[in-house]
Amino acid sequence: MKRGLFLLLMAVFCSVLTATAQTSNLWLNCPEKPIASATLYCNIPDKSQDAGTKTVIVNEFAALAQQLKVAKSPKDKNINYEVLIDNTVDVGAEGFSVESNDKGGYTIKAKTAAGALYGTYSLMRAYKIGKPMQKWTDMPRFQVRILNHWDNPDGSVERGYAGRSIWFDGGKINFRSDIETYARANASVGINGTVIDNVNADPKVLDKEILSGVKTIADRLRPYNIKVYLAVNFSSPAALGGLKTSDPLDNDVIDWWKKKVDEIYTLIPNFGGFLVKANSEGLPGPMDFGRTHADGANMLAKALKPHGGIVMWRAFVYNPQGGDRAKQAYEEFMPLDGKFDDNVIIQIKNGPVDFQPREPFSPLFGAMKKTQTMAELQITQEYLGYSDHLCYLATMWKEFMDYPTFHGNQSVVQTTLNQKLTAFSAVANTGTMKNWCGYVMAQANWYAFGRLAWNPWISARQIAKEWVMQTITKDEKAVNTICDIMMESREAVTNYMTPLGLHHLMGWSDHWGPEPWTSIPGAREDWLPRYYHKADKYGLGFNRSSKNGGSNAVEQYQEPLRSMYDDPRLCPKEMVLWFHHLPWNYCFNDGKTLWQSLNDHYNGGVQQVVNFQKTWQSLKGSVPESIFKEVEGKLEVQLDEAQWWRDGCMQYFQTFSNMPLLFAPKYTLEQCKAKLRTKSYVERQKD
Ligand code: BDP
Repeated sequence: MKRGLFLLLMAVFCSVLTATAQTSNLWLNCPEKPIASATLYCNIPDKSQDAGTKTVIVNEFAALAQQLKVAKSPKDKNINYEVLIDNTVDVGAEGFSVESNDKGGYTIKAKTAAGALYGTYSLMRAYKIGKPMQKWTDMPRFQVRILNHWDNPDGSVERGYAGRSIWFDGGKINFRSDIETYARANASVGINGTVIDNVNADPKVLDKEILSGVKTIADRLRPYNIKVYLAVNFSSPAALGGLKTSDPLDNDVIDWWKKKVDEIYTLIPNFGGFLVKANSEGLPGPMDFGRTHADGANMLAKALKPHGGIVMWRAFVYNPQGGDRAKQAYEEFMPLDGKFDDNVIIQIKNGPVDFQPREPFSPLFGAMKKTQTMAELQITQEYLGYSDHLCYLATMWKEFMDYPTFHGNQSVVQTTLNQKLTAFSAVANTGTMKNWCGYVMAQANWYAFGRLAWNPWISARQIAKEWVMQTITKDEKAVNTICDIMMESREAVTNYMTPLGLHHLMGWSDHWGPEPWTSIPGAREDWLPRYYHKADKYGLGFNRSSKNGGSNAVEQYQEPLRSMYDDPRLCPKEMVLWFHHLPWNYCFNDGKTLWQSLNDHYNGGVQQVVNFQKTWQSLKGSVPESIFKEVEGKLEVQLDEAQWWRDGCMQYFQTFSNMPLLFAPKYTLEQCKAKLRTKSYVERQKD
């Protein structure tokens, strides 16, 4: 073979390898190795319980330096990089300081091995995205920064769009060889906890065999400072233990949980605790026995307390008899304020209904003054286009986190910070697919969650920029272009799916495409879109105001939010149909009618995707070819589905408004309905 051709083939081969690695290693690739030569000294003793973390630190330096020597003694004159456990630094339990030294390298100091690990990743990021500063310190703002995996023992993933479970298969723990890649990715952004099983928990996760597998996972994650937690089924004492009841005040039940917790801690000394979904969507809970959420949570908390474990008790509760679903969590939990033990924290979804593209914040934030609370976000795009739509979620999360609650002048996120135990969680989007998330652009959301759990004050754009530079390209123009698309993407999705505060218009069980028309005989009313959009001849939207027979959900917010949401003239337009049922010809302050505005948003969202496509084409050559192609292909799917959403929703609403469409649809209403039945997402994934 001619030398030129050989070199060309090699170059192509290598670029394919790099591009593949770029996605499967998430944002952790560092092909250019920015440090020429490092002699590293780390004072974590080789035989200590933190030896595993030391190995990780050394490996990270090896990934960063073209040449690495590890010094055995601090007296080695060549040392230019130091990672030191030092009790005198004032950086909290997991924080660190990084400072350039006179040897041209850096010295990282921390109180613990965990802090040293995070300092190492911080330095690594600084090198990868530019030149590190001379000196900085940092520490996480939340103590528990945790992913919730909705993985089932049979290997399926509830609302997972990236293949099967990375934890389970066939009723057993699945020991993946590359779980360290997952652990590294998490540690690099500061995530320090993982709930490995679904909130719709199978009692089986507490059986001996699974627990011994969980131990292995916990051992492998420990060097990365990641604790394992389990979601548990409240009826485990009866379902697994064979007891007659699971009543939290029954002595045998109390004893069963205590023994189970002791068994877990014997296996896993650093076990984190439990996550519980109780009396929600058909799951068992303390109310089955006439007890309260507090009775249930405190009983588990008392079993965990001697070991330092915590209970994350979910506030995602509603039932069809309970009136407006958006009000129910508040109504059920507010009377219990102050009744929870100090190792219980109430896990609240960002919005009062579910993880919709746009919701107001849950009014429980700030209102529960004597109870510890934490936010639950959703990284997996259950309601935002699965792993097919480019939808950067950090802008949505920031909107939620920064919203003023008017409880003591605190933003939503601040209300979860001023307490003894602090935590921040999100439902993961990982699966067995080679690139972990089913779409390279979906990895950004995992990254962003970790960064925000570490520091909720970083801007969404800054996070996007960091991620793009580590994952896709460092070309400045391309970075800015990709960030522009990312920053606009969530608004685009909201526009073509559920603009102006509409919500829950999606498919009945798979939550995929538009289905505002659905009617399922015998189905729960509060699972059907019509319950939420209330389209009729008069108009559209859910009246949650205090007037004209509204549900008065507005009363759960502090003034001046209450009055603002209560008045359609003052209510932010992007949320108006969440709080009001408005006539089709209602005229907004901007001079547009409701019908016109709906047209503009739905069609505007589609145009935004068309623009993303055009802009993406301009990046050809400045991003790796495999990523270019992946995004190009996904944007085609996204455009088609955006058109489907627009055409389905608008033509369905038109059957009530009888007003003309202000754009040319691609699909008829009948085609939109038929499209739902053509192929399910799961089937498409198999193609
Ligand atoms: C809904 C999901 C469902 C979850 C539930 C939950 O559709 O699969 O079990 O939330 O969070 O959004 O418990």
